[in-house]
Amino acid sequence: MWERIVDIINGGKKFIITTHLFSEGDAIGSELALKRFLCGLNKDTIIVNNEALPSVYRCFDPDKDVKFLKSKGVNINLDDFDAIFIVDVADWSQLGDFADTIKASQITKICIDHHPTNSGFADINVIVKDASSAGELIYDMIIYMNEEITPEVATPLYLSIATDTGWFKFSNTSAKALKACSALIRAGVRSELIYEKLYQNRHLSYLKLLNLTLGTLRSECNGQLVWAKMTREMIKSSGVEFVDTDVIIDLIRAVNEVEVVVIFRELGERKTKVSFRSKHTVDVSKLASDFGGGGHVRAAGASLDEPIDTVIGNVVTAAKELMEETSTCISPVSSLT
Ligand SMILES: [Mn+2]
Repeated sequence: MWERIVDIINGGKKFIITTHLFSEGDAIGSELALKRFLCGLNKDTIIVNNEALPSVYRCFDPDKDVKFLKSKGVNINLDDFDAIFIVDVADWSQLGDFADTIKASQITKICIDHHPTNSGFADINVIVKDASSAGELIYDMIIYMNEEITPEVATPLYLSIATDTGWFKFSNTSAKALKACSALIRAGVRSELIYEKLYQNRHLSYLKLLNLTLGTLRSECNGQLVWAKMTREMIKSSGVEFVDTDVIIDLIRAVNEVEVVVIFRELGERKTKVSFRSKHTVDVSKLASDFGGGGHVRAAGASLDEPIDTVIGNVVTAAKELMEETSTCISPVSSLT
């Protein structure tokens, strides 16, 4: 699985790394770990994303290695590089404006991803759908290459695995993921510090946005489907710098009868982001792909060029239909032993 990529790494000198829009822990962790690893092999490596790093993740990038495509001084000629690594990306559409530039160039495109909806869009694809995260795959590659996991590489890899497993709560918390994390902690990761930086470091504005969003909560299908919306006005009036929908999703999913959570976030007059989560039975990646998005069975998303209220109407109707179809097979939670 890794042979071709390892050959390219060994034979090349200059590499570029990128990830999806709305980058989060796995995306950023995978990029930083891969960059630091390749630099350790004396490869010239840069990270270029379509957008700036969300503020909550900046502490993981003290050297400001993550460049922003549109910032001054960032002038990329892809032909200067031996290959581009596209990590945690299931589809070209997740790469924003950068996708066209990459597609148009002759550069070797390598995708390392774990989304089941990934159809293998790059030249070389490592897609392992039962991997917990893209970070777990980068870890596998380093182990395959018999190289050492340094503390600088271990911390972003842990960030990847821990955030994509919902801090070891979701069904992708596999023995393999935990084994990797065990090795990462042995390599020097301070799990509690990463947790604190991510989740105990917020401004009061975060509670204001939470309050406003929870105020829009609606439930359907006897409480099995719950949705809420976040408008630009709510985000602005709360004063938050970084919108994290995961915390709200977790709060809603804590309710016993909830099977599906949908969060609508207004990005523009005609731009809406939808996040889907499910607990036991409903395949939300199906729902997301019906609206041009994708993801995993239990966590998926889509971005639509329509006003938020139009999107809510269409998505809630589709979600209700899907839940009615699935309702016959909703079974009680399987036993713990
Ligand atoms: Mn991921």
